Amino acid sequence: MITACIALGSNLGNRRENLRFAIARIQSLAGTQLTAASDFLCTLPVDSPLGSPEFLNAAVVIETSLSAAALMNALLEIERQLGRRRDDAPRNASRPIDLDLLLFGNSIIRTPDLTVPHPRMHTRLFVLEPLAQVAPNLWHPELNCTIHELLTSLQKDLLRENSPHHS
Ligand code: PH2
Ligand code: MG
Ligand code: MG
Repeated sequence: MITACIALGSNLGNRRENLRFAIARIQSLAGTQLTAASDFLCTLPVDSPLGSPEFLNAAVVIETSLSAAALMNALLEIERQLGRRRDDAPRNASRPIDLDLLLFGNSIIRTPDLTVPHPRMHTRLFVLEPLAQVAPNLWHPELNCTIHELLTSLQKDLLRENSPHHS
């Protein structure tokens, strides 16, 4: 069994129901157990088209015997079931659900279809805050530190950026 982490985000439709549905589907995947689910946190849109609605974000931890590719395909299928359309949507368009595979054990995966660890996870509070609730001591195999450490250093960076002495 591998320990994997998934980030969830929704800013269209019934956001709470969308997250609940996605978590229930993840929990029922073959060879997979849900071990922890974070609170649902309301967050401001980041790098999204102007006027995008606020998000509900969450993170879950699972134990799975699926491969990373099979898990990713299953997540894409759950996104489709919730009505996610990708074909003509602009980048970071509002969506009923986004399921991002953040970590898959200590695997480092770079294929055309999948990059794990998720390349932007350490730059996003909306990912690290819920993830740190459920997996503070989990290891990031590329950055070689824990999720808790990633969150603390991102919070420091953001404070520095917003300080009056920042040039
Ligand atoms: N997802 C994005 C882009 N921006 N902002 C918030 N607050 N939450 C998200 O889940 C999110 C975002 C791309 O997937
Ligand atoms: Mg995403
Ligand atoms: Mg995604």
